[in-house]
Amino acid sequence: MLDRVWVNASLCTMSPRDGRDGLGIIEDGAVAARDGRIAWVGARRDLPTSGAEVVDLGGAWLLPGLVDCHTHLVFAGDRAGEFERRLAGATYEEIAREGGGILSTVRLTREASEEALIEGALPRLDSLLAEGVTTVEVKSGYGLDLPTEARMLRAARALDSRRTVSVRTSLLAAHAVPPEFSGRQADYARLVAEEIVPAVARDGIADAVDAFCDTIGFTAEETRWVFDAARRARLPVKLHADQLGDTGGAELAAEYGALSADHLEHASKAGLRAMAAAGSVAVLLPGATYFIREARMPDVAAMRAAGVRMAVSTDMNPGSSPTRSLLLMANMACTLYRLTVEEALLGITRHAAAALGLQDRGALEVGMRCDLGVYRISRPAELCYWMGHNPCTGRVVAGRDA
Ligand code: DI6
Ligand code: FE
Repeated sequence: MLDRVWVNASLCTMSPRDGRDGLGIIEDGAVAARDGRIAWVGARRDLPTSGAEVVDLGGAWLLPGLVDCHTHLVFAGDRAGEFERRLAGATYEEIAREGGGILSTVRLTREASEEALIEGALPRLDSLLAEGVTTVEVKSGYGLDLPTEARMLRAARALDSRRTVSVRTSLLAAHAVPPEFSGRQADYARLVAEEIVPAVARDGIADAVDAFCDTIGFTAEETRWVFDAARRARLPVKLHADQLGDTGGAELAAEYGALSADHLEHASKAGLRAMAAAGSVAVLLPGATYFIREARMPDVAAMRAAGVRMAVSTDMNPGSSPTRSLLLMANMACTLYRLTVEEALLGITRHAAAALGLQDRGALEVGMRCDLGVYRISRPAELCYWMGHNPCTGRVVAGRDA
């Protein structure tokens, strides 16, 4: 028995089977759901007859629900003032070294209640959902002490009771050095490893552990302490790696079998090959490249040559990527990084799901969650082509209209 079927649509299954290309296009297709999962997908003429409710999509395109796999969606305040300073000549790195940047968001986030964090995040989340996002990852990292990191993660987890969306959370306590540890970075990294990671794991409020391993972040050695703690707590790891300089982040992520390494503007070819061998996904964040005017782009040619899966995400955060649009990131991944449309769309669906360790979504395949996005477009390339236009007209989560 099928519960519901969607017909009169072209499908981007993102499932390259039966000689289809990477987008797995089925023209005049149909999708059917049972108990929140996809029970049937194929050409409409082959659809078995059933008593299911039929939804006519009027010729729209249907994709798996989009996955935004790297966001800092929960935070207090904004950093528009720093943006003005940067326009007057200051750099992102300079502002960070003066105690602004991430730490200015930390000051405001520490003062915010859980409810205030939720209320602040909801409009940003709504912008993502309006484009067809059905799964979103949210990081902590603006608390830098156990109570605030935990409050951020609980606020992120609570978003799925306010909206119809799957939320995955990552503990990013190793994001910056808090003011009370100024000059004692290693001591703070030890606190993260010895106290914050175990406590958050005990509370079961994080799905993964992330760290910022970079020239203005933590060293490779400090990152190891945090990753070893994650391993002891049986939590998978992810890494902000090689964004501002090559500190061996890609290699380190691969060594720990990370779900993903993210940014990677300065990653070495050897690091990318190690990631491919480890199955770690490269998460590309063109909004950050653009917003901080980073001249160097990730080495996409080396990623292709190595066979690393590429995802694309917003990195939505107040400092380096204040965007609310995943589709705009798909556009920028194509224009700035020269991804193909197929790569960009895989990057916000199947490969983004892989970056979160989720095998049950990101494609239209039997057995996967029935999370769908409906788009009023005439060809898939339009999803990457428009800048600042939202062609999404419907969203389905676990088989129900959302
Ligand atoms: N890399 C980023 O892009 C964000 N964090 C990080 O480690 C930036 C966060 C911020 O500037 O608030
Ligand atoms: Fe980030």
